[in-house]
Amino acid sequence: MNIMAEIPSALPFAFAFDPATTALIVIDMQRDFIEPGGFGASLGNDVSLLQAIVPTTARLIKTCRDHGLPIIHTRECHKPDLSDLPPAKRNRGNPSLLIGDPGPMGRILIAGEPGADIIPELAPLDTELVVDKPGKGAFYTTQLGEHLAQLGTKTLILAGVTTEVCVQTTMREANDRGFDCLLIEDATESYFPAFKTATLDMIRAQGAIVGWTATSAAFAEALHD
Ligand code: TIU
Repeated sequence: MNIMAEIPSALPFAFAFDPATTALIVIDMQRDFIEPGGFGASLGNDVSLLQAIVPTTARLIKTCRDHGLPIIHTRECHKPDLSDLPPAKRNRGNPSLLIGDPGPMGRILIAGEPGADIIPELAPLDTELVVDKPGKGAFYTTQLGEHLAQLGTKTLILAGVTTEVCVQTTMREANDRGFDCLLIEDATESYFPAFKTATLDMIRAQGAIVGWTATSAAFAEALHD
């Protein structure tokens, strides 16, 4: 079966996809990035910017669940012994609160700590894969590629935070691996609005050099939601 859906308003041009081989990947919607007291706030960022996309992302997840699309959630986090945290990553950011240090939501960006959890509004279902990743990209040192191969996924719908860091890195990794990628504009956000705008522009430049962008409403419409 090869039933194509289309988003005429996608940029830089119409985006066609087969829902049967399409999956949603929601990047790093974790308390550490979205709630006060976490990693994002420790870096000096205003987390309320990211909170604004939670309702849209929840609707996007519901749309995909309703249409039976596989959903994958990622979490940026490290092992408690920090064996997967290179010094080059640890020694960045806020020198007084580094990854692995104790913070208000437990140790910063450490697996199993409250801050590393996905926010309750977007909690994964038991049937949905959660990928813990030590890097910015979701493919690096994870089983994501193998999982998508088993599913037969050809198209990835991307959402999450932050647009120019983990979302863009994952989208570039996926693009190089042969996936057609669509980033949902109103279900991704940056601490820096200008960086979000620039990322959307660079993704769709040069004839979709990295992929496409579209609104969540246009995506839902393509699925006849
Ligand atoms: N700091 C920042 O913008 N992002 C990250 O550190 N990780 C993710 O994007 N998930």
